[in-house]
Amino acid sequence: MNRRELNEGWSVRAAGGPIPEQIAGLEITATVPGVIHTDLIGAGLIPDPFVGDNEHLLSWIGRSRWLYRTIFDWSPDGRERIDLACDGIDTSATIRLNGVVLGHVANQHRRYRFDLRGIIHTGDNLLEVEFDSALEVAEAERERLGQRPEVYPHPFAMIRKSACNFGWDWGPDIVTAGIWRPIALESWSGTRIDAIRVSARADRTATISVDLEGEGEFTSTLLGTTVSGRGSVEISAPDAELWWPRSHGAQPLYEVVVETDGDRVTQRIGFRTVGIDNVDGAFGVRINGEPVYIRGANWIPDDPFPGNMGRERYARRITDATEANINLLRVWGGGIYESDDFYAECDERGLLVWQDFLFACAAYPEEQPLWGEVSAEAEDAVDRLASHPSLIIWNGANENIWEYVDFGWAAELGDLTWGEGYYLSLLPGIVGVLDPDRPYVPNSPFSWDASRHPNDPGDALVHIWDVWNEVDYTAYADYAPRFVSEFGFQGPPAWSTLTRAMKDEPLTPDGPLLMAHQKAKDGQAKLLRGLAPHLPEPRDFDDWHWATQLNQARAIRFGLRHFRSLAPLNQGSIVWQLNDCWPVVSWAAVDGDGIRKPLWYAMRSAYADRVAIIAGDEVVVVNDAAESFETLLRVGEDSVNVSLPAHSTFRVPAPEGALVVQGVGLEGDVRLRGEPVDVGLAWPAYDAVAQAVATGYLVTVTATAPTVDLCLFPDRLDPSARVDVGMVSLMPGQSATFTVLTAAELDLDALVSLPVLRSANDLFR
Ligand code: BMA
Repeated sequence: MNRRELNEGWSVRAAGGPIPEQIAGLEITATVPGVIHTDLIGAGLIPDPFVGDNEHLLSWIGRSRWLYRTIFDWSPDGRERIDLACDGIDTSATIRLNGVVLGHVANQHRRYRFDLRGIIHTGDNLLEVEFDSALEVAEAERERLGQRPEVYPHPFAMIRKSACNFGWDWGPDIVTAGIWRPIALESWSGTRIDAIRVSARADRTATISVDLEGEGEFTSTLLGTTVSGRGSVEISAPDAELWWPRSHGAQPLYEVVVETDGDRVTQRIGFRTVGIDNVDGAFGVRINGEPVYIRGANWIPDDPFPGNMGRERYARRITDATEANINLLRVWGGGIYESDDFYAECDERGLLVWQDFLFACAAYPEEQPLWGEVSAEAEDAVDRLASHPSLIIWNGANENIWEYVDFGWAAELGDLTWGEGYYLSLLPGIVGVLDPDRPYVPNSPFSWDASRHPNDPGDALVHIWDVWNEVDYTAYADYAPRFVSEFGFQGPPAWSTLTRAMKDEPLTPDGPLLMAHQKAKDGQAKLLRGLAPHLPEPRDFDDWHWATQLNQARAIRFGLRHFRSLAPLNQGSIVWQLNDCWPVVSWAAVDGDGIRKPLWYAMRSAYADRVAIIAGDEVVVVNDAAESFETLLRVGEDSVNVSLPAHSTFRVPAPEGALVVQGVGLEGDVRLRGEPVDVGLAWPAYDAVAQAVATGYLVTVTATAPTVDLCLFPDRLDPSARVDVGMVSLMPGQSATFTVLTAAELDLDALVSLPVLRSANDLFR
C-alpha cells in the first residue's frame, strides 16, 4: 500500500449563506487538515474569534456553505486499486472528483474511503469537498424528527458532530466546517488491511483480529512469534512484561507487525488485563488484578480548531495531567474521539483513558440515518482505538439516562426515541463483538442496579453537581460515593488570559466582555454564593479574581480529600475538568492559554501518591504509591510512626479543633479553627524575597503567622512566565520557594507584592 497525503494546493470559497460582502466571491488559501475558521483567520478576513465578543459577530460562518478544492497530479503506479481515504470530514459534505460525486458524508466522527477506479485519471485531477451548514442540516433534521430535550439552544443531537462545537457551558458556539483530519490517496494491490484490534492480556496472550479487504491471509508477528490466518489469531508471548498505569508500574510497549500480500501495518500494544469490580455497588478499576484508585480528570477537546492540535500540544497537556498526579483522563462524550497522538501519549506515560461514545446531555433520535451513522462511527472508533493499552473502558454517553429520569424527559418525549437503544443495545453489542475484553458501562452516571436512581452515590458512578449549582462545597462531605465520575467548581482563567481576551473598561465581574466568556447559567452569582461562607467579600476586581480562583481550588481540594479519605469504599474521582479550549470562566484546572490555575496545584497536592487527610475525627494516611512507605506523622503536638504497604490506608484519631498534620514524604493537611471568613487570618503574615537566577527568579516566602494557600502569579508580569508550586500553606517559621521560569526581566518588588504574590490572608488586609 502506498499512501500520499493530499494536503497541498487547497483553496476555499463561500458557496452560499449569509456571507459578508467583502468575503463573497473570494477564493482563499486553505489548510488541510483544518477548518474554515482558521482559513479565514489565516487570510486576515476575520478577527480572533476568542477575543472579546467576536464569537457572536462570527456566527454567520456556521450558517454558510463552503467549497474546498485542490488540483493534484496523478499517474498510475502499477497497483490495482486507488482509494481516497478521508480520516475526518466536518461534517455534512459532498465529495467530488473530476465532477463525479464520490459520496455524500454526514458524520464528523467516521473515516470514509472511496474507490477512485475509473474516475481518477493521469494528469491533473480536481478534488472538491462542498460543505453544507451543519447547523442548518441539524435544524432540518429536528424539523423532520421532532424536537427533543437538550440542554442548549442548537440541535446538536440531530447531527453526528462534536456536540460542544455548537456551544457549551464552557465553550464557544463556533460551528466549524472543513477537512479536519488528513485526506490521502492510497494505492494497493492484493489484500488491504482495514483494521487491527489487539487485545493483549496479563496472562501474556494476545488476540489479534484483522479485517481485510481482498482474498488473502495475514501474518502477524509479535516478540518473534509469527502466526497466519484470517479473522483472529492467538499469540502467546511468555517473555512479555506487563503494562501498568503510572501509579503502579512501568509501561513496556511491544510492536505487532501485520502483513498481507499487499499491505503492512505496525501497531504498538501493551499486555494488561482490565476489570471493573461491580459487587454491591462498587465501581473499582482493576489492572492486572490489582485495584487502582482512580485520580482522574475529565478531558474536553483542547481546541475548537483541531488543526491547532498535534503531538507536541497533546504531550504538553498530558504533562499537565501527569504532573498533577492524575492517572486517568475521561474523554467526555460531548467532544471527539481524540487523535491517535493522544492515545499514543497516554500509552507511553501510563495514563489510563476512559472513552465516552459521543453523546452528551440530550435526547438522541434513534431513527435512520442516525442509527446507521452511530453504528458505523462506533465500529470505526473501536477499530481505531482498541489496541491501546491505556484505554480501559467504553462509556455509552454522558448523563443521558440520568437526565431522562430527572429532567422529566418521558413526558416531553411522548413516543419519540431518545437514545436508550444506543446505550443499552447497539453500543454494548459492538463492543462485545469487536472489543470483548474491554469493559463497557452504559452511561455516566450509572447504577448497576436498575431499580436504583442512575445518580445514586451508593451504586457505581455519580456526578455531583448540587455543589456548584445549589449548595455549599462542604456538602461534598455528606456524600459517601463509590466513584465520582464528575464533580467541579468554577473559577476564572489566569489574569493574563482574562485580560488578553476580555478587555472591559473598567474590569468588573459583570462586564459585557467578561460575561461573553462566562457561559454557565448564573455563573457569576454562583461564584459569589460559593465564596461567601468561606472568604471575605472581594473589595475590587483584583480581589474578585484571586478569591474566586482560590475558592475553586479550595472547594475541589476539600472534595478530593474527602473522597480519598473514604477509600476503599470510594474507588476514585474524576474532576470536571482538566482543560479549557479558549479563554473562559470555567471548571478547568488549566486555562485556555495553558496556564495552571490554583486548582491545578490543589489537585496535584490532593492527588499526591501519599497524603494525610484530616477527615472529621480521624487522620487518614493514604499510600497510593507502588512502594511501601514509612514516616513519622506529626498530628498536632503528637507524633506517630506509620508504616503502610503500597496502595493502602491507615487511620489515627484526630484531636478536635485547629490541627496541622505533617510528615516527611507526604502531603499534609491543615484545619483552621473555622472558616477563614469566620475566624480571620493574620495580615501581614510573611516575609518574602525575590532573587534573579539563570532561568528566571526564585521567590522565598517565610511565614511569620499561619499563612494559608500562597500562590504566585508571574503571568501578571510576563504572560509566558510559569511557576512550579502553588496553594502552599506555612506555619510560622516555615518557608517555601517558588521557582519562576521566564526569559523576561521582572521587577523584584512586584514579584513579592500583591497582586503577584497572594495568600488567603491578604483578603483580610
Ligand atoms: C457536566 C458535564 C458537562 C458540563 C458540566 C458543567 O454535566 O457533563 O456537560 O460542562 O457538567 O456544567
